[in-house]
This record gives sequence, C-alpha cells and structure tokens, in this order.
Amino acid sequence: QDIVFATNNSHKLEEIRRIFGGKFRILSLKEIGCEDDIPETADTLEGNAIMKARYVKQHYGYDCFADDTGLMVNALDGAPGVYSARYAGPGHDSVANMSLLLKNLQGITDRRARFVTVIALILNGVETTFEGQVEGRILTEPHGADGFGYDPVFQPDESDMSFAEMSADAKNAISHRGRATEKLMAYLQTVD
Ligand code: ITT
Repeated sequence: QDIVFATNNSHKLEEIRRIFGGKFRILSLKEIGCEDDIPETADTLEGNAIMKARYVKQHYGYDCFADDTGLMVNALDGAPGVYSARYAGPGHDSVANMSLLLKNLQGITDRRARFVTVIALILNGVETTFEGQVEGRILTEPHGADGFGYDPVFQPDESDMSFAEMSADAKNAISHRGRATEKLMAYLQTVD
C-alpha cells in the first residue's frame, strides 16, 4: 500500500524511509506531483502536523502522514518550539537558526532542551497522531557534519556525541522522529 509523507524536507524523508519497512511504500510529495508550499500556521506541533496532512488529503486525495518538529529549550521558556523552522526569521536557513540559538544561550549554564516530533496520519478517513521526544542539551558550538537542522548543536542524554556526529541509524534509534515513527509503524501493523 502506498502512503504519502507530506514533507518538503528531504532529510526527514530519508530518515523515515530508513526506518520504514513492510507493506507500506512511502511516496514523497514530488512523486505525487505536489510542489506546493503547504501552509503550517497553527500554534502547536500537533496543529501543524494535522494541517499538512489534511492539505495533501484534500488537494491530492492521498492517505498520508506529516511530521512537525520543534526544539524546546528550557532556558528560553520552550523557544524556538513550534517556530523552530523560522527562528531567525523567514527565508533564513538552519545555520542562521543555530547561530541565533547559540547567541541567545551565550553565558547560560542551563543547556537543557528536547526535540519533539508529532506525526499526524490520515488513513481510511481516520486521523491519528503519534509523538516522540528526546531529552538532551544544547552544545556551546556546532559539532559534526551529518544530519540536518539543529543536529550539530544538540547532544542527546543517551550519547556523548551530537546528532550530527552520529550515524543515521544511531540517530533514528533514539531520536524524536525515530520514536514517533516507531509508534506510527506499530499502529499501521494493526490496520489493513
Ligand atoms: P516540512 O514542514 O516540509 O516537513 P520543515 O523543515 O519545515 O519541513 P518543521 O516545520 O518540522 O520542518 O521545522 C522544524 C525545524 O526544526 C526546521 O528548522 C528543521 O530544520 C528542524 N528540525 C526538524 N527535525 C530535526 C532533526 O531531526 N534534527 C535537527 N533539526 C530538526
């Protein structure tokens, strides 16, 4: 069975395809002819994930799932959170987002943070959400060249490396997205 992953982020697609197996084949938005800039204007991760999934279902007719992810930093009262993609402003890239984060945490000793992913699934007319989290800390400078987004500055509690220093499989085994995807896959095994 085909299921669409409603993301424009090629790194997310790669991570989730690596975890997925079995009877579902993951299609990208490109593969269904969608190059739209899908709106994500809700103020929660769950709201945005559902918004992206509903958009694809409504406009393209496919059963699908979408991922919305945020980095919540303790000392910044949970920022950048749901605004993680545009922390440094619209049109800014991950490097700018990371630089601003490091600047805002300069001299702050509480580096606690967590990544949260919410996946929203629309399948056979039913909407379901799945959440995954990982606790860790924000490093004082970027480490590693793999991964994407905030990976070079995030070190999960389970490791002494940043996500960007870990292999894709090692990141998936403990990450927010890996954990949410495991729940999604378990659910998919129960439906036919
Ligand atoms: P889609 O909405 O098309 O799925 P996006 O990149 O806009 O892709 P989000 O809205 O979920 O994704 O934005 C989350 C932000 O957090 C964005 O800046 C990402 O680069 C970053 N991010 C998401 N997952 C991450 C991960 O596993 N590691 C590091 N940074 C991540």
